[in-house]
Amino acid sequence: MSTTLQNYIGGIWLDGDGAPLESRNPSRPDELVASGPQASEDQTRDAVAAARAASPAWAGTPLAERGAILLRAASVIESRAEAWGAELAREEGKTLPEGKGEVLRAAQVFRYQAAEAERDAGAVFHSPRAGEQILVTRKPLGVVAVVTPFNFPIAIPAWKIAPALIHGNTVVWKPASTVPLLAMRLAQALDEAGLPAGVLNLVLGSGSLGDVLVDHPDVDGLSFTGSTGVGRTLAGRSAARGVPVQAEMGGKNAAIVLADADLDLALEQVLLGAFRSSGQKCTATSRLIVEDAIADDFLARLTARVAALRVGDPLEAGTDLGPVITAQARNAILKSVDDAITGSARLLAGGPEAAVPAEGHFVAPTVLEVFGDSVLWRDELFGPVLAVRRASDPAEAFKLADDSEFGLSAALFTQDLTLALEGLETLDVGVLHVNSESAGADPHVPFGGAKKSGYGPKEQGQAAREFFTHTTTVYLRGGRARP
Ligand code: UN1
Repeated sequence: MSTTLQNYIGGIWLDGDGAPLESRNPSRPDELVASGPQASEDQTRDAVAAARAASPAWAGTPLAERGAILLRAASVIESRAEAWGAELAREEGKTLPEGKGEVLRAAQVFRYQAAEAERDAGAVFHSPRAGEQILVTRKPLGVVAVVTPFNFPIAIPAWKIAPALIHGNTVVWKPASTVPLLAMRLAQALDEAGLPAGVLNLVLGSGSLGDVLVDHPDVDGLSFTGSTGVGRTLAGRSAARGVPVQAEMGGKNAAIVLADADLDLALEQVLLGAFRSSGQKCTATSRLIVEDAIADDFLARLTARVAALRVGDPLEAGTDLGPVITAQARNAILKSVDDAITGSARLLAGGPEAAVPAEGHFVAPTVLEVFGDSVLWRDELFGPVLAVRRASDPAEAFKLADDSEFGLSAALFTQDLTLALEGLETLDVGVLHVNSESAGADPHVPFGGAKKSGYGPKEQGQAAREFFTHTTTVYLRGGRARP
């Protein structure tokens, strides 16, 4: 069954005027999930015009009314969790429980942001002058471009679009071209919830549509999640126009297993962090640092567990890992692993020769021990590949963990409070998990990276409003001369 793709512009579902767009099941590339012509560049400009036209009325709508629409959208999303979760697994390739979990997470994000109406609207400061108060109020940016990746096709869009809307912005959204169906589903939920025409616009298609948005003079902000290369380019272009940018980019996240850790717990969590969603998360564990004293034991147990993971159709019960998103992604991951093996890396589990279903873009979960700096240690592969190094003591382990241009997340396994606190002080990351996997993001707390993992204000929770609003500092006095 294949769904017909349409764009959502000015409150109307429209066929695209552009080139054909196909969404295929990465487990069975012959199977079409959805298809239709993509939006043209002119339609993308129409979407910006629709967002601009809708902006004053939406910004002027009380926050509580905007919140009510978001709450209705959350209910629609929740009510479709089974069906959309299955579509997500079919379109993106993560397992069915993960797909359904992601849809429910999108609903949670909408609920959290909807409640913004019940939170503070700004701040009040003392004035050094009698009879005066100093207020800090917030206004929307205006029209915001939202550009999202394939790997969380509904949750990441939710955590950009929900705060954008609640704070009074209108949105033009360009999702990754590999996951247009789930994008349509989220836009449908907002349409059904009664979002006024033009407040959210969805344009489906390739990266050139994102270029149109980023360079458009009527776009007042850009929220991007995706690859480091694209993120830096788009951020640079937005900055050149003086437009605020929020860019969530790469990660090369380390799990650090210290000698005193509960190794059973660490093992479970490292497996989840490295291999859930086939490692296609910017928060995935892609580096493992093990303290020498327990390294042989831990790695033996880890490799046995990795060899037992089931790779297959994400819609089948019992599957641990689905495919990666495209043949191109699969080939790039396998090439990096191959090159590493040809070099000095030691293959511990998986690898290019390991058995996986023949059809589909499957990569076996892979663990390699690397020695010194290498591509596997440095670059984000965005697949189920874990690079391991040993450390002689906790201090060396922390040093190795920080040996990266990225600083999104880390997972530290120890039962020693002093070492946990040293990790907290030392590790330069935006998200630190002590005794849990490196991935995950709750809707009510800030999410984002340190160093080169992110650019601009953090996402989610109340941090989101730092990006989606700008402040006005108001010196407020009565109009009558004081005696
Ligand atoms: C998670 O860890 O559950 O693109 C969320 C990504 C991140 C989101 C991770 N921006 O993978």
